[in-house]
Amino acid sequence: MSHALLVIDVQNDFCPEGALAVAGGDEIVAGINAIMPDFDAVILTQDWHPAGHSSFATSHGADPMTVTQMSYGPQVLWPDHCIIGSNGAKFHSDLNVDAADMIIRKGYNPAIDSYSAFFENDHQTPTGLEGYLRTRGIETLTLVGLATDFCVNYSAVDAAKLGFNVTVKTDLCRAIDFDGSLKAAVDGMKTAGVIIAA
Ligand code: VGL
Ligand code: ZN
Repeated sequence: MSHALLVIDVQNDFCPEGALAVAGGDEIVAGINAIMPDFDAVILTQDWHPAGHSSFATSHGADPMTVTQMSYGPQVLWPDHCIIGSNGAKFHSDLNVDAADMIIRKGYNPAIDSYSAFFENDHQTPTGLEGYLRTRGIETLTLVGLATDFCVNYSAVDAAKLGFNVTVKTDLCRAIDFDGSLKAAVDGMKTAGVIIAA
């Protein structure tokens, strides 16, 4: 039984001075690097949006951090972030990217956001990560990264629903905490059977 470390979206735009800065986002990088050797596989995710993406407030003439209704449900509208090829989309320069077996990109479909590393926000369109993990015999996942209440949360809940054993190591995560989203995320992860560890 193999155990993978899934490192979610440790990218410049989610770190201080980034377009969608998460408080303390850069503080977790050294700790993530330090635990990479403890796992059978290291997988990084990268939020990867085309310019004009439908999750951007600017694409709707709306204010950032407001919510709109999409065909697949409510969608928070974000500042433009993680645009394909931009500096903001690059991994934090201290992250040990060389240690990764696999880098999975998500959010490249212009019409659908993808918080989860497994499915786009329609909860149906797969990214392919499930097949990768299963064909490598990985049954257990530890998640770290950014942001606890969005991409880590969605990825953890989907992984648990797919039958993986899932732990979120919260000391190596940081949250956006928009409108109570952190508490809701932790409650939702626990309900889905995710282990919340420090
Ligand atoms: C994320 C909002 C928009 C995340 C990505 O990585 O948590 N949040 N895109
Ligand atoms: Zn995004």
